Amino acid sequence: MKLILQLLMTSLTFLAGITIVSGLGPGSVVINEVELNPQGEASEWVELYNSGDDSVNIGRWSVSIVDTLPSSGKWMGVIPIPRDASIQAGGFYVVEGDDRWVHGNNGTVFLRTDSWAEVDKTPPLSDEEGNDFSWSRYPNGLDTDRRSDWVFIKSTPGAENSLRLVSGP
Ligand SMILES: [Ca+2]
Ligand SMILES: [Ca+2]
Ligand SMILES: [Ca+2]
Repeated sequence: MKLILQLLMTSLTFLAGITIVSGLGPGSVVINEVELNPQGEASEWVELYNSGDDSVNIGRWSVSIVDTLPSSGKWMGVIPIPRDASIQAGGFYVVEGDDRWVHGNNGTVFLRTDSWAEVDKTPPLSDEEGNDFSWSRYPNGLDTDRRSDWVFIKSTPGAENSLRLVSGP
């Protein structure tokens, strides 16, 4: 009986440890920018941003784009993130969809851990412009879980979301 209790306590401590570790990490990584309808034949892409003070290991996480097609109902494209990927504090990470994907100009984007736990989710987005404008959190990284976190501005893959249209001083 004593052994069983000890084992139980050990597993509880272990589980608590896991919860604390995963609680620290994912909260600081957000879906920061979404290009659902790029110029020409380019692939769709999603930018992640780490707003925290520590590097976050995002190995084996995934980004999913979910759309609804008039003909066949729910469509989902999943972008797996490589096992050794991480994002530095204040850093960006851009993942690209498959250029053979065929779906509409709409999508809701999900960021999930390797155990399919949801880290972040966008509102339903629609991009009718086949150009370099994309849905972006503005100011960069703003996450209040409201639609107003998102604006449709000139895309900045791998860089801070900005209203500045022309680069340079
Ligand atoms: Ca676009
Ligand atoms: Ca959020
Ligand atoms: Ca950006």
